Amino acid sequence: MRLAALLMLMMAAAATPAAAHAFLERAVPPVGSELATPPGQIVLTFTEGVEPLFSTIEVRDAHGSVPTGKPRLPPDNARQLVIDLPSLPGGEYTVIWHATSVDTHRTEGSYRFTVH
Ligand SMILES: [Cu+2]
Repeated sequence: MRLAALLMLMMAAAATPAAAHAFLERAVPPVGSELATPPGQIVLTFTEGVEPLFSTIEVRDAHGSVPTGKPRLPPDNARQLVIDLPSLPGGEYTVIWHATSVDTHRTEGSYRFTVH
């Protein structure tokens, strides 16, 4: 009886939406930022741990995709995705991210920054 109650509690917890989705908590460069110096990396911090193999970060300029490295986790933070950038000329950039959290739920979003 007690086990059944525990199982039901666990199932209810698993079914709760948004309990463990990876939402964007912080971005570097920041959302909407205007930068005097081109950034060398994009660092996205999520609300949950993420799987870099099943996550993408695309950076677009006015012409299309900018070639970047693959997303990776820094050694000290399982909630961050990092990509290396080539040297970016002045212009407006869009960051499009798709994240898969450690519970396999997928989230996505995009934001812009400008390099002067
Ligand atoms: Cu989730």
